[in-house]
Amino acid sequence: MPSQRALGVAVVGTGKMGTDHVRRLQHVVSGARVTAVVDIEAERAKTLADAMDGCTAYTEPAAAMAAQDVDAVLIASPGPAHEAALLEAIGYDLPVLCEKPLTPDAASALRVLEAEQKLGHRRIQVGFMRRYDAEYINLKRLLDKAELGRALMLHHRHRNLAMPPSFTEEMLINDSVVHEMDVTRWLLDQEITAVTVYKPAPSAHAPAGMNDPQFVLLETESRALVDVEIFGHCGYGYQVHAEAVCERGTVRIGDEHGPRVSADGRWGGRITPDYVERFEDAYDRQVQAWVDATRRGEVIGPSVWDGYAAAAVCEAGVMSQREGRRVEVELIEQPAFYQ
Ligand code: ISE
Repeated sequence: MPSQRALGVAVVGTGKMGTDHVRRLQHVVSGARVTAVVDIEAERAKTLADAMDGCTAYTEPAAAMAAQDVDAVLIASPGPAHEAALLEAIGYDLPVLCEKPLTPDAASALRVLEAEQKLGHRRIQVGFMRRYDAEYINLKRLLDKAELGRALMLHHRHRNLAMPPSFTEEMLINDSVVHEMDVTRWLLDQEITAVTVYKPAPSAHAPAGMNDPQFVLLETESRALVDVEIFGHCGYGYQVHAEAVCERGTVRIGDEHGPRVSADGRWGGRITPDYVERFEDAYDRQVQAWVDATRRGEVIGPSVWDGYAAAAVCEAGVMSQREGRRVEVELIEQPAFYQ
């Protein structure tokens, strides 16, 4: 592991997030540089690589991982491609930052969990970046201090301007609500035990065949109740709110992201259009923390266990979405390796 020279990172997947991470690694964070980009679309990878000194384009993750100048891997390909890339990175014993979801279902997440345990040391951090957002960090600190007593309920709102055409109803759970599933486990420091998905009458702007918005109810080990409004096509911007209801008070985050301007007899502000802008600081902090830890030879942040637990909750959520009933979450016992 290089502690003096910059960490050579291979970025796997050059879509919206992968391209943003390439920019971040090259121009925002310190101590790293992009030495490889990987995409099944060879031309896309080549165009990106050609714009950077000392960067090579590949179409196969394993080919990049075998390269001498690759010290670590950032996986930002679509979820279904993660398992193969993660198992290859474990084979090369390389440190990984893997965008969420770890994998699309619990069985594949378990295979990664087993492979990392067999390797004998942690190598993988999962990109649940909300854990690096300043407002979520403050909320977590307040809940940990318990000055307002125990958290009894959480209310989450998660609204997107619109989703890409390839976005399916299941992805409302697997791709979007997965964030609330992770922050709920992290904020309350306990597992989610059951999921019920409710579907109100769909918006006239919902794509054909998709019930949008949806309302998801999570139950936890301590019997906290957690609701999530997920709205994929709200049409006016990107908003993420959370409110914790505690025994002696409530805490709310996400209402204002940016300045509130008063002028011309009105007050107001701007709503960010998407998560890349809303969570820009969180992504920056997450990637910097990963680079720093990797150069120190450490692994920090959300683990494969967190990725597996979220995948298991998603699986219950998708079943509830399909069958219209409450579904209990099935989790294996947490291995000592991840405690
Ligand atoms: C997207 O993939 C993300 O990860 C965003 O954070 C989330 O808000 C959005 O709903 C997802 O589609």
